[in-house]
Amino acid sequence: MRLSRYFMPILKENPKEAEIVSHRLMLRAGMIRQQSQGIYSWLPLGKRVLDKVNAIIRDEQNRAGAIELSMPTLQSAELWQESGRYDAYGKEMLRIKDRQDRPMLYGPTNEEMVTDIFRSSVKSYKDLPLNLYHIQLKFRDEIRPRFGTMRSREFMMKDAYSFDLTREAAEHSYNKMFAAYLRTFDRLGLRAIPMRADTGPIGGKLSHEFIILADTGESEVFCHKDFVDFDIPGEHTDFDSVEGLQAIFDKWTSLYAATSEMHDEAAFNAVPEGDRLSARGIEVGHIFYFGTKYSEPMGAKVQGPDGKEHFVHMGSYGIGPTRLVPAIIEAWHDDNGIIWPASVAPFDIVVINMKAGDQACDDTCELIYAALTKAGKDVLYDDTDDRAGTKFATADLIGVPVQIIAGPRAVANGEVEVKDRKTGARETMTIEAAINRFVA
Ligand code: P5A
Repeated sequence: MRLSRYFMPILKENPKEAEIVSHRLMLRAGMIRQQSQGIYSWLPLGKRVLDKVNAIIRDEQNRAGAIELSMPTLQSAELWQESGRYDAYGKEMLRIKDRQDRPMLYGPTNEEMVTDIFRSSVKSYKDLPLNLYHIQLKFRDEIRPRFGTMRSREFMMKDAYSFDLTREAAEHSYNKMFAAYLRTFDRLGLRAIPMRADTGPIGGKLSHEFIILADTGESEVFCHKDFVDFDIPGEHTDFDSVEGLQAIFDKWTSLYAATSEMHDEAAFNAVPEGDRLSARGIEVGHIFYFGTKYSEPMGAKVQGPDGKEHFVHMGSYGIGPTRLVPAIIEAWHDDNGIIWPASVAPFDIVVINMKAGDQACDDTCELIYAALTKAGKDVLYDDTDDRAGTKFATADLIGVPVQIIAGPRAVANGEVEVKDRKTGARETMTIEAAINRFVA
């Protein structure tokens, strides 16, 4: 992508409305724009990061055996009347009427809709287990939307829903998502700690929130500090192994970890004082097991091996991609801007032409840009006629992991500079060496 033809409206000044660093940097880097309170457009740079986050989420959901579908944002109120949540959900639900005066709503979550899909076509235990997910916009009319897309009214959610014949089987489904979440957040460059959590309007007794420790987090959390160094389940984790996944779950729940709603002061005080971590955190995921809470009132049942009908045991599993992007920035930034983990960076490499219009600089940059693009890298080429200082500031602000800098003096020697955004380390090398480093 040539910067001269891209759309990346950088702000020079710090926007006054932004209270936390991620919100400030997302606005300054031209990633998002507020359209009305708690409702955002994702501009091209932000959209690239969001897509990369979603690709990792999708990859890990698929690995764990979940199956993707797509459900609408607008739902009929009838389904929610069946489950009994239509009245209970309160003011957070945005209610709408269509031209026939039928009550509709902008979905805050999809337990009812997916249960309706399930009951219409699954009749036998032989079709279980089943886990269906989508990545879709949701709307919650939050009392206090704030911090940009961290807590917005319209936001994206990956929501998965599992269906099983028995409680035991449903627990295995829960453990699959538990392990998939550990892997997902790790690949996003984050350390998320599963904590016992309140189930709120979703319901059920068993639930874990996945929390990123951050001073700007909205949740108050308490946990054993060893969680910070626990091993993440590997790429070859067998998601069909009941014992294997139970062992992962048992290990990751063996020490104290709870959000403030579930906090047990006495149990926490039993943790040796030096091991206690009392901190603030960002909830990036939340998983639930709620048994037959929706399947009973909505009549979602299958025939079991005993020939009888059984209401299915369900769970639901949420991740907030539009919250994850700022959460990643909270974890990865410095005074100059964002430092993206390579897995979610909007571009892999930025090529900075320090003197656009200078034939040697232009030729060198074009050569590098073409070679790296051909090798499948996402390359941003700063071919604008801005001052070099402005270009460096922009490259640092948008946080692309590698900068290849071509200035007249180095280029005259057949060389360029390669800068690592995270460490700031700079290396001078031949043009060929710079290309080979990223093509190999
Ligand atoms: C689980 C999947 C649910 O809604 N039903 C379907 C269950 N859970 S949840 O905890 O309420 O939300 C799941 C995740 O969505 C993100 N999230 C938000 N992100 C941005 N702004 C919001 N206002 C918002 N509300 C929820 C969080 O990441 C949460 O863990």
